[in-house]
Amino acid sequence: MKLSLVISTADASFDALAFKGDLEKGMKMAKEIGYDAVEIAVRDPKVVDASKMNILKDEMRMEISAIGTGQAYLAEKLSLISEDEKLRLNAVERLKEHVDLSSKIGGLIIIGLIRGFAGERDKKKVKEMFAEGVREVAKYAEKLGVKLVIEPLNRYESDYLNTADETAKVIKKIAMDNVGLLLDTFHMNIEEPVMEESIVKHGDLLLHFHVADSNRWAPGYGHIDFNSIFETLFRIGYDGFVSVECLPLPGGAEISAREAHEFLSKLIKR
Ligand code: LER
Ligand code: MN
Repeated sequence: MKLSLVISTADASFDALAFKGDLEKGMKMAKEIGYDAVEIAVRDPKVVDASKMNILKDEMRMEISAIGTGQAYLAEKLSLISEDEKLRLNAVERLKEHVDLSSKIGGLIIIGLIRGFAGERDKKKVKEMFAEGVREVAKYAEKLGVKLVIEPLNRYESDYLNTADETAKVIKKIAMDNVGLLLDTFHMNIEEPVMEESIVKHGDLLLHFHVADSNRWAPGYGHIDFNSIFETLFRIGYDGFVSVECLPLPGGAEISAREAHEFLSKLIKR
């Protein structure tokens, strides 16, 4: 298991990001703290200079664990299940651009907030629409050797795919080898009856893992039992990244990233 920190480009509107701003600065800080990788939240892949990122990666010996796409929803309303066809098609096109970026610098593509909201619509139709959009992106990604991960989100952030069970069903319906599951302790703490059981049940699909405590502070500052979570991850043989996606609490971005690293390093070294 390796540790990663979520950082973002300057225009991010999502709060659970350690370093909003300069990717280079965020990467340097993550490296200095001891992280193996960064996960980058990118609204528009066109603003990321891939060759510069590759130079930085090589210089710092850092990896890109994943590319977050939710900013495109938060800032531009691009959504895979939007009723507005233009927004839906643009979400697919934008995700293909994220895939292009990943093919150059690495990283799993996260389908989190960019799915949007289902509202009162027929759930079956929404599922078809979502599966169709993801499959189109996944087919494009397959040719470039890129993988996608779908993340269940708590009910306050989306009304579609809140639990690991629902998400696993959709992943199976999509039936593409390059589409897997991302579980996030913050969302699981709200939606899963027993987090450890969900991790075991869907371990075969699990490609990426987000951590924050119950209050979305750095792990160790809430009431999630991370000892038990990590025991479970070890038990299922999880060998992907554990990526810190917490609020800049306590103490601001740098302190929370340090605290998280110190806390998690002990757990993964056991
Ligand atoms: C949003 O709460 C979240 O957890 C992100 O990973 C979604 O893209
Ligand atoms: Mn997350």
